[in-house]
Amino acid sequence: MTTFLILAVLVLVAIAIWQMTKIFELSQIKAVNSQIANDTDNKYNGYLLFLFLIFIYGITIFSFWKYGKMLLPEAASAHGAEYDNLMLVSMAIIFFVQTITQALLHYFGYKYRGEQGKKALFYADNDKLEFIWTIIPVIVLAGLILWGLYTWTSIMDINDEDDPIVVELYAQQFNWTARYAGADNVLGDANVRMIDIDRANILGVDESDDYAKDDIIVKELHLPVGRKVNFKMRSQDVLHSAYMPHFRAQMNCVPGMITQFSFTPSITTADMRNKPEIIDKVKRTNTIRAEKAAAGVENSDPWEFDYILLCNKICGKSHYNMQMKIIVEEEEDYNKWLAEQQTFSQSMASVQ
Ligand SMILES: [Cu+2]
Repeated sequence: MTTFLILAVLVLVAIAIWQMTKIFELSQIKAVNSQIANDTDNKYNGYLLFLFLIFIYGITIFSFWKYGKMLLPEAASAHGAEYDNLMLVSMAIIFFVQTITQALLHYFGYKYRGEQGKKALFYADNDKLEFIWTIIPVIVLAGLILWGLYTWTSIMDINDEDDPIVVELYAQQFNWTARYAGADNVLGDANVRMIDIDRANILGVDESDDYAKDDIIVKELHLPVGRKVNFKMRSQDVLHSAYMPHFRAQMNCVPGMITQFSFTPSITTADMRNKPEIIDKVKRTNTIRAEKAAAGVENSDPWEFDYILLCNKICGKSHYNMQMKIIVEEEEDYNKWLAEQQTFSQSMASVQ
């Protein structure tokens, strides 16, 4: 709020100065009051172009230095590295071209500024130049698009090869629930019409479906490292989006249909916590939290890194807090955890 007020004051002061300059100009009746720019004006504007160029480069370098560490850490899924490479190469090309063309734009603006007695040259076209500046972007863009399409197709190819675990992610305002397919690795039928709150059947799982009996419904997602997981997303109410940033995964959850995403986690939570960039991030965050705790701000306990499932569609007032913890662990720990969970038929029997 304070920042906004300061900005508003600065804008108003600038407008006031501009208006006063106008009044001053109008009061100088005898002075030359031409609206046509002269050589001095053009030169002055040419220099300002360079100043603006320095500002653009400056703010870019500053942003990299100041906010570069806010980027996501190394990808924790098998397809993540390829996805990150595509992003990195695209951004590198964009930055390279942008840096050069921006400088050229400002330089030519200065070089060919208006001057008394100088007439602009009429230059219709140059086939060679046009060919060059058409063919280079065509080749580069075609390469990027083909690579992107290939990456997209391989990431979105959801199949049953490599014995994947099947997990349902169920979205509702404003929380997530996960359902494991159980020993048979087949999810039982489910429909929002079969939701029975009195009997705690919150996902509307079909009790008469044999495949549903061994399904396991949980509020914390555990995944074994190195094992492929096929996610099936459902939504109860509005559009949500299952976003797992550390695994470079996102898929919309649409009421009335099942959407899918598949990935193989490649780094356990424990290993990720030991990565230098994560240690550094946790340290930085906890310094801020300690300051807040000292100032008496609530919920400022020290933070420990965890993978997370977030909602990435603004789905209502508590959207910001719609999240679920993800724990990636060794397969034996995962199996142990899964064995401790109640199956759907056990939980139904306990409420009867
Ligand atoms: Cu949501």
